[in-house]
Amino acid sequence: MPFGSLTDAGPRAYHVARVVACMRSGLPALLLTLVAVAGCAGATVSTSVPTATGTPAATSTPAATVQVSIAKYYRFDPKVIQVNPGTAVTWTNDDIIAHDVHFLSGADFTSEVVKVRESTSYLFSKPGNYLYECVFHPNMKGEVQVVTP
Ligand SMILES: [Cu+2]
Repeated sequence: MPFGSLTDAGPRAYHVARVVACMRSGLPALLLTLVAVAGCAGATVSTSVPTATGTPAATSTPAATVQVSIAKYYRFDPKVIQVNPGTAVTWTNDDIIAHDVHFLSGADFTSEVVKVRESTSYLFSKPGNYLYECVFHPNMKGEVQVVTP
C-alpha cells in the first residue's frame, strides 16, 4: 500500500515540476513578445499619424474660396467657372427671389433653399465637371470645372 502510493505520487510530482519549469522559461519569452508587439504598434502609430491628420485637413479646409452670384434675374454669374481641387464655391443670392443649387453631375449635392441675400457653399475636393441647376427654375444652369493645376 505505501509503496503503491509512492509510485503514484512520483510521476505526478514530476509532471508538476515540468509544467512550472515550462512556465518559468516561457514567461520571459512571452514578455519579450509583448514588448516587441507594443514596440511595433508604437512605430506604426507614429508613422501613420502625419498621413491621417494631413488627409482630412486637405479636404475640410478650403485652399481658396470662389464667389458665384445668383444674379438678377434667374441666372448664375459667372455661369461657368474653373477651380482647383480644395476650392470652396460660395453662391450668394443677389436676385429678388429664392433659389437653390442642385448638382446634375460630379457629386450628389442639393443646397438648402438660398433666400435673397443668403448664400450656400460646397467644397470641391475631386476633379471633374459639376453641372448644376436651380431646382425651382431648371433653365438656370451653371458649371464648376474642377481641374488639377
Ligand atoms: Cu431658381
